[in-house]
Amino acid sequence: MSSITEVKVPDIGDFKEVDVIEILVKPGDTVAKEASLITVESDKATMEIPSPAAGVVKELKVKLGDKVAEGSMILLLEASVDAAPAPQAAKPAEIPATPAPAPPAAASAPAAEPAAVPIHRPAPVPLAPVAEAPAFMPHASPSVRKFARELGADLAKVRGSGSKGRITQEDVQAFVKRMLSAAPATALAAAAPAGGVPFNLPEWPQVDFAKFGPVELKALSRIKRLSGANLHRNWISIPHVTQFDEADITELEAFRKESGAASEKQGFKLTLLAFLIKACVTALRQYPEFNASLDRGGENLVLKKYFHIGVAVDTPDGLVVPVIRDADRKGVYDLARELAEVSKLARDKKLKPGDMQGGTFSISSLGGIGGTAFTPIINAPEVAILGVSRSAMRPVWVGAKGEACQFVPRLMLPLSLAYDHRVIDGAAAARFTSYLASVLSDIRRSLL
Ligand code: CAO
Repeated sequence: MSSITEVKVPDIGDFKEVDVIEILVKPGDTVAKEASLITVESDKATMEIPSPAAGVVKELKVKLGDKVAEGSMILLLEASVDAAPAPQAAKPAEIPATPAPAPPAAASAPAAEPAAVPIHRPAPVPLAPVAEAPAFMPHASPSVRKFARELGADLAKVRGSGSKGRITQEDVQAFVKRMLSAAPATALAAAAPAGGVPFNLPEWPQVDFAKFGPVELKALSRIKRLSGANLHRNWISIPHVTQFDEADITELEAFRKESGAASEKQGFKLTLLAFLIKACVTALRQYPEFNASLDRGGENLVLKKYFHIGVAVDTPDGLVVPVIRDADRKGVYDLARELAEVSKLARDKKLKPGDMQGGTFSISSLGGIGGTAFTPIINAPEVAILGVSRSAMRPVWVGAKGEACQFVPRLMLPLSLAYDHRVIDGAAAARFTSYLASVLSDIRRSLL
């Protein structure tokens, strides 16, 4: 016996719409449960949508280039009753009753608490039907679309020279060349505040590097291209200042080592980063303007009452920043376990766009690699990010006035806090890092 199942786009985080960039099945194909059906892409990540059940594809309801949202129908699947999808209560989703417009980035609302709603609801989902495709869909073959995607070119901006305006591969190449030669100036001009002082910079140097020696061209990874644009925007539009400090983590490190055996039995490491998240939450509670964003007009601060901490993870394809939600409600063991899980997901390219959204403050730790300090770039619309470098045993001059002073060996952790100077004053930043250092020196403070 068989039944027809409507397979719909599951929870895709806060994204209202994503593009269908690949269709991996066709009518008549037999698919296994969890087999990938289509690939969708947002401006931050790509994601494969898996089949909720085993069965045979009866009819496709999407085509390449379509925009889909949570609840959009992907295809009809003839699943045997045994294989029909069980209600996915185990995997909570955030499904709004109606698709709300994306909130302004600076005032992004907290991720809704997981609701006990199955992802593939049988009831019709009130989202844009497939027919509501964008009015203008650039005319190009799938291979040209793929080529444009790989280069990060927006086909909507490419003029087609083929018949009936069809975009060819050469059109995409010419477009990318034009963009590259204009890139720095264009990006800066785009970032200039409306009505503000326009940037007036000399043209980017055009150098034929091959004239000076052998060269090789290596394309940037997708993640680097996407995150590069955001990093560039943040770097030139946020007035960054970095406050350096250090924390004495001698006792904390001893405590971490003592407590690590329990987590290792469960298959994860109790890392310093878990304690850092805990200590940052304590400091963010004490100094709420660090757990905030400027509103769109730049005149108000949106103080967030939740603590979602972004953690920079280095992957072979580039940097990604998954978010540990509600870090204030989690213990260090839970945080360590979750860190291990998200780092693995990041390195396996399995993070969903929603996993990287809603952060209120970020931590970038290069402590496992080395270095004494660095100046991290703020992850807009957040207003601060903590960089952590490698701890080292150093002689510290200890002793109160009137007592015999001496150098004692202490394990010191370098901290680099980059902050948005429009929101945070230097004095506040110095107080924040001093307080954070005091919490790390005596982690019991995080209980207070
Ligand atoms: N000082 C000294 N040693 C440290 C340390 C620190 N601050 N932080 C971590 N270490 C040690 C760990 O104890 C571990 O040692 P053992 O293997 O002996 O236990 C080792 O370094 C490796 O740690 P790790 O990297 O596996 O774990 P982590 O929790 O420190 O970091 C993660 C996890 C995901 C943050 C990390 O793997 C990573 O990707 N870091 C890079 C982030 C990045 O690129 N930031 C730059 C952003 S700006 O471009």
